[in-house]
Amino acid sequence: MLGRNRIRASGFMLVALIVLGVSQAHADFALFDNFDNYAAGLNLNGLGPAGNTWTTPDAAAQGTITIVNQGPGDNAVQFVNYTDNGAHRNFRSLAGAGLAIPNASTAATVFFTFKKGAGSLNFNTIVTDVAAPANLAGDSEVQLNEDYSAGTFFRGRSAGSFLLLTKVPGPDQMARDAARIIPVADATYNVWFAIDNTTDTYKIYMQSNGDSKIASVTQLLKATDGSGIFTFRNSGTALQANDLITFNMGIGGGGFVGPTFIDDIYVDTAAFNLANPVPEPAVLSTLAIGALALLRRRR
Ligand SMILES: [Ca+2]
Ligand SMILES: [Ca+2]
Ligand SMILES: [Ca+2]
Ligand SMILES: [Ca+2]
Repeated sequence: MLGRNRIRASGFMLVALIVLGVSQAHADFALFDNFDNYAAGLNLNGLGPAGNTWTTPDAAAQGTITIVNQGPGDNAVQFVNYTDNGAHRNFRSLAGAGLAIPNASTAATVFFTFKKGAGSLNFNTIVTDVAAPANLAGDSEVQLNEDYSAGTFFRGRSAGSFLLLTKVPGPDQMARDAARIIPVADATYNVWFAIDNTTDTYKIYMQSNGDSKIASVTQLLKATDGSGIFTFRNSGTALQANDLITFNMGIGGGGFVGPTFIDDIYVDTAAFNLANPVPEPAVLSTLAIGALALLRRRR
């Protein structure tokens, strides 16, 4: 039978291991933005470090893309319902943060979290070679889309096409279609773009504690053929000699129903990195509370 001190020590060790695990997960990712330093309620336009702020170029959108609080010390950026049918975009320089992905890079990773409310929507999250992208379309390279016109499915951009995403490989079209990823309302999606800029290709990985289809980190594939290599948007005919220098996000036009939340943008400029730089606090606190409860019960 374990003594009280032994149990208490093992409980503290569990907490210590949890904390250690968190710090290790951060090892190779550099934070681009987690929005936590901006006050809730502010317009995102103009926020950010001096000389490298977020830009909302569409006049109608300014004042509507805002910072919201999502938990203790945790703010995110929110895109809400729009009735003006205009573009609502916002971008910020990766290069200005020292996080450009050079054309010679064979392995880099961009991570972010995505969450939508109820209803359908039309949203894009993009890594691009354009310093001040004029759109969420042709100025994009790496691109995740969630489009109401396709039935609220996630889609990945591959050269000339948006392709529905599935988790099932292999020749069975019906099985692939049945396993398409449909964003669950209010579930947080962790998204990884694993980018090879020398071949202008990338892979898409996702994980969500709120979507049983992808409870663990899962590579998402093209529902059309089950393959998993996506091509930069502008590389349909020729490789692009392009550093990826900007993170761009938003709604290109009509049909958007929000809200949608983006948070925790991280970049690993030197590796394919499928660690989660921001393990969900709910999971951590549940574990920590469990350990503390054990201590209390044994006293
Ligand atoms: Ca945050
Ligand atoms: Ca968050
Ligand atoms: Ca390239
Ligand atoms: Ca381009």
